[in-house]
Amino acid sequence: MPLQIIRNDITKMKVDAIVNAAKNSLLGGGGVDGAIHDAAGAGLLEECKTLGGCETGKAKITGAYNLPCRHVIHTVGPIYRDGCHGEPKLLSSCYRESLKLAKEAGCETVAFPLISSGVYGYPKAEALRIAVDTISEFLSDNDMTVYIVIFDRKAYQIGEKLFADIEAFIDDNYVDSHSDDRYERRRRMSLIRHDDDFDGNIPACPPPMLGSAPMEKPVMMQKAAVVSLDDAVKQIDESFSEMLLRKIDESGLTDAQVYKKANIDRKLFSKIRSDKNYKPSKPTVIAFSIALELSLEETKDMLMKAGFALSHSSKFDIIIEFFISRGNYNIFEINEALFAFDQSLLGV
Ligand code: AR6
Repeated sequence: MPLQIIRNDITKMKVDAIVNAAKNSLLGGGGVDGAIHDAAGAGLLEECKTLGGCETGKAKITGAYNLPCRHVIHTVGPIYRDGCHGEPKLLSSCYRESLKLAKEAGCETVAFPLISSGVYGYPKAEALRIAVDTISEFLSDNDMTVYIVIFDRKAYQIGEKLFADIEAFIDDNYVDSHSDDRYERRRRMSLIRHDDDFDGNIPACPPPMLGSAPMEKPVMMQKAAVVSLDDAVKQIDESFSEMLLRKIDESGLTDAQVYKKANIDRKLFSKIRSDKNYKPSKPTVIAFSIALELSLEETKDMLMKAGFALSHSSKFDIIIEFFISRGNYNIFEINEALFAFDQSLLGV
C-alpha cells in the first residue's frame, strides 16, 4: 500500500529515507531531531554544518550514518501560532519538498514523523490531516511507499464519544474466542467428554468461530458442507474481480478515483483488473468496499467472492461493521478508530 500510518520510533525504520523535523539551523535539537542525531552519530551533525541551514517549508538531504536507512531528509516545519499565519501551506510544503528530494534520490520508501506537531505546537489532528492529504496527492502521480510514523498515542486520538460508541458496539457484538481462561476451557471440554477421559491436559483452542461456538458445530458444518458443495460450485458465478469492476461501473466513478480512494496502488489495481481470478487480501476487499460505499450486505457479498467473511470474533471486523452500518465511509476516520483500538489499518 502506498501510504501507511504506523506507530514506531522513526530511527528504527529500515527505509530508503527518513525525514527529520529539524530547525532552521539544521544543527540538531530535541524531539525527533535529537533522536535522529543521537542514533546517527556525530557524522550527521558534521554534514549538517555544511548545508547552511534550511528555510521553513523547504528540505535538504544528507547521508544516514549509523541509522538503518540510506538518507535523512531534513525539513523545517512552521511554528504554530493560530493557523492563520500560513502554517498549513508551509507544513504541506515540508511534505512536498521532502518527497521531491526523496524522488530525486531514487527512494522507494520514505518515513515521515508528524512534522511540527511536537515542540512547534501544531495540533496533532490537523497536522496529521495535512500530512495525509499532501502525501496522498503526491502518490497519485508517483509510485512510492510512504510511512507516517506516529510516536505517541495522543497523535492519533479519536473523539471520546466516538470511542465510547465503538466500545459499546464491540461489547454488544464481540465474541472473544481467545479469552477463555484455563478453567473455562476445561469446563467446555467437560461438556463434550467424560470426566474420566480428561487427562488434565488442555488441548489447543479450536479455531475461532462465529457466535459462542458450541462444540457440536463442526460436525453439523461438515455435513452442510458436503450437501451444499455442488450448489456452492454452481454459485461461483461472478469472481471478486468481476464484481469489483461491475461495482465501479455502477458507481459512475473512474478506476483511478476508486483505487485512490481505497488507498490501493495502481499496480495492484492493474493486477486485479487483468486477472479474473485474483485473490485479494481481506483489507484490500474492505478498502474497495469502503471506497465504493457499499452497504453491509454488499460488503459481505464482495468479501465472500474472495473467500472471506465479517466475523464477530474479530474487533477489526466489528469496527468495520460499525462504520459501514452507519454509512460512514471516511477511510481516514475508520483508520483513526482502528488505530485507537490497536487494530491494523485499512490500506496497510
Ligand atoms: N520517532 C517518531 N516520531 C517522534 C520521535 C521518534 N523517535 N520523537 C518524537 N517524535 P518534534 P517539531 C514525534 O518536537 O514539532 C526540535 O527541537 C513527536 O511526538 O520532534 O517539528 C527541532 O530541533 C511529534 O509528534 O518536532 C526543532 O527545534 C513529532 O515527532 C523543533 O523540535 C514532531 O515533534 C521542531 O519541532
